[in-house]
This record gives sequence, C-alpha cells and structure tokens, in this order.
Amino acid sequence: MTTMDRRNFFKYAGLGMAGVAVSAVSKVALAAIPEIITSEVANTQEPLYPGTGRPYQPVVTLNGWSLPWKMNNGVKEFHLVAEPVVREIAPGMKANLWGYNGQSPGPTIEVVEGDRVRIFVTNRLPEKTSVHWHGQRLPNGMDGVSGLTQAAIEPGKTFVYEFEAKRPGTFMYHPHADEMLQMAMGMMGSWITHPKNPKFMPVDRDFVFLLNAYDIEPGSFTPKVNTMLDFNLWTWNSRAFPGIDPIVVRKDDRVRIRVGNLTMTNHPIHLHGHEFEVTGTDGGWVPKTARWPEVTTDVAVGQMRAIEFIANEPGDWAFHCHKSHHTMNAMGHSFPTMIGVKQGDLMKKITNLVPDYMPMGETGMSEMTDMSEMMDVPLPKNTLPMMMGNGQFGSLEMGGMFTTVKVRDGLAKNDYKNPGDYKNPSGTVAHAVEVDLTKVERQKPHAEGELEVNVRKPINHSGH
Ligand SMILES: [Cu+2]
Repeated sequence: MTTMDRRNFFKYAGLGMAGVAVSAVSKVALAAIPEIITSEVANTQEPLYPGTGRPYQPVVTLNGWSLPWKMNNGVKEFHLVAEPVVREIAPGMKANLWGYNGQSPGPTIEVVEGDRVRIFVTNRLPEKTSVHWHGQRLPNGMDGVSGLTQAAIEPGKTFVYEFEAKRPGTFMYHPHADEMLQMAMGMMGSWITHPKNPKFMPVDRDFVFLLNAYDIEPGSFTPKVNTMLDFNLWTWNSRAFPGIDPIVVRKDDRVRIRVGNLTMTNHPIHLHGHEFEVTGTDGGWVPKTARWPEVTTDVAVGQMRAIEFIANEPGDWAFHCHKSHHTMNAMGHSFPTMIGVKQGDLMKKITNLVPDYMPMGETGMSEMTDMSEMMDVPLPKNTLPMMMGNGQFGSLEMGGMFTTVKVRDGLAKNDYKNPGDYKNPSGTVAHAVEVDLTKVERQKPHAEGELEVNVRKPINHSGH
C-alpha cells in the first residue's frame, strides 16, 4: 500500500477545498470519523489483507484498490468522499471524472457477512448526491435513494449510513441522485461481502471490476453526460485497453472474476482457452446443480456476474467484451466502410474540400493502425486511437474492454505481478506455410456497363 496516499482529515480542513466538507459535521463527530484515504494511481493495487475482524481471502480490484477501515467498538467504519477526480483512461489519455477518494471507480469496500458497517459519505461535488448500496439487504432508510429514502447529501455535507452486511456476495454502490449525470461521470464502486465461513466456495484468486462507458470527444477531457448509447470509450474500471492490467493467475488456481455492469448496454464477457461457470449474481450464489458451462456470459445493465474456472491452460488468454465495437477506442467510429473501394485520386479531390482527410480502410481497418504508426500521424490531443496494443507477435488492434488472463506455472501464492509475454513451447504457435494453391475457375465479375440494376421504389410500409 505504498502508493496509497494517507491523508489526515485535519490536514484537509486547512485547505480551502475541504472547508465545506468539514463544516458539515460537528467537531466531536469530526474527531471520531475515519481519516480520508485516497489513491492517486490507476494501476492494480495489492489486495488488502484484513488486519482486524474476521479473516477472508481479499479480492484484487482490477486497476483499483480496496478501502481500509477503522474498527470502532466492533463496527467497521469507512469514509467515502464523493469528489471530482482525474482518471487516466490509458497512457496518453486522462479524463475529468467524478468518483470517490481520488479515483473513478471508487475503492472496493470489503466486509464479512454479519459485520456491522458504518460508512461516512462526504460530498465534495458541486451538487447533491447519495449512495445506493445495490443488491444489499438493509433498512429502507439506508438504501440511498434521495428523496425517497433519505434527504440528498448537499455539497459540503457528510452523511452516515449504517447496516449489517447480511448477505455474502458481490454488490455495487452508486449515487441515486442526478443518477444519469453522476454515473456518466464515473461515480460507482464495488462492494464485496465475504462469507463468514472462509471454507464456503473458496478460490485461490478473486478479481472484481465494473463495466463503464464514457463519451469523451477527442481533445476534450469531460464526458458528455447526455449520451445515451453512442459512447466512444468502453472501459473496465474506467480503463481502456491497453490501459487495463492483465489478470495474473497461477496454473491450476481456482479463479473467480466478478463483473458488474453500470453502463447503458449489455456486455457479453468472453474468456479464451477455458470454460467457466457463473457461480454468483448480485442476487446471491448459484447452487452447483443450477450452473452450466460457458465461454461467454452476458452481463446486463445493473447486473453482476461472478464467473469461476480452473486456470489449467498456461498462456496469455484474451478476455474481453464480445461486442466488437466495445474493443475499440475513441477514434474512427464514424468513417464509411471503404473495403474494396479503390480510392485512387479520390484523395486529391477530397483533400481540396477537407484538408485533413486521410484515406483509410481500403483492405480493412488494420492498415489504419499500421499507417498511423509508420507515418507518425498526429492524433488530436487527449484521445486514444481506435486500435492499439502490441503483443510479442505484432499489433493487437484492440482497445476498450479487452485484457488478458495470464496463466503461469510456478508463480508464488499471492504474486500478481505481470509475468510478461507467454513463452510458447516450440511447435505450438500457428505459423505460415508454403503451399501451392490450385486455381479454381470462377464466374467473371460483371464488367462495367453490363450490370443490370433493379430499382425498387420506396413504398409506405411499417412493422419493421
Ligand atoms: Cu461490451
């Protein structure tokens, strides 16, 4: 936890920005509530092993961290601060988001079934907020729906939530106040309630992340909050490939990955090289008899899916959303399809009209990646090319919701460090071969002028 910046609440009190936060609680209460702990880095932090309370196997938050707590008379106390943050989406691009404790998403909160939990929430946003604890059993007044179950937390105020973590499982937290804007700005986090019995469904490695999406125009830093579907950055914990860390596991480990979806669309999450089972949803754990094998599972909006598998195939296995537009980054979604179009001197003509025009995609889109690298084509500031990333065999041509599960022999028990590229045993990599292809006689394509065209006039119809 060396990269984590521990700051004292009183230190903040001396700063202008925090004056508002402090004014919300009395001096007595202020002295009692846990210090504010923030993170200033976007890479995956070491799991937080519990120093107090019941034991458990902590989760690893992908490109994130878990929030330390303070034990107060048997109650686990956390302090969340809703605030504007700067999040690095991937090297080369930063975004002005809203989040918690220095990052978006906020830190993961880990507790144990039966724990009494008290969460202080300080609002440093310019507007009111609340925190809804998605999926939890709790008193109605702790459910965090502003207006319905509580008054909104006004800027500068601190509220306290308190309940017993009754049901083990995976949950999410997010505002239920100006929800559309606040979630489009990145306000969300994961919550894990570990089972009281550590022998219940044990795994060797346990990962968690949230799916999120942003619409940030190239050259700008702040998401367009009114976008409903046409996002240009598809992210895991507000990171886009190649900014997403690999999921590092030891060969033969039982691995759990918990994926929560707080975007505006569903994401079919796909793992290469292994079959998995969905062992949990935000509604609870799935009994063994009700599970079936999959290699892709759809995570709908507002859902969480925990998948489990035995990582028994060494390698660098792709792990991604299967909607191909969701493994792309910001640039280039609005180009026309140019496959098969001979562009020739078209470029000259268009350049007269649009000086920055660059012809793309005559044989497909991958030439774009190569071209921009070769020609050192300048991109607009603060955005990410559509397709990025290099592997040991060349360009990956990926972006967005993509990373790798790196399965390795001989890792230490809790070693999550990136082991580098997979060393393939000799003779196990697909490769080019010399072949004589037999010529096949095919029908000649239509010559120019011969083509017969049938025109169907549009008529009124409905029911599509
Ligand atoms: Cu997707």
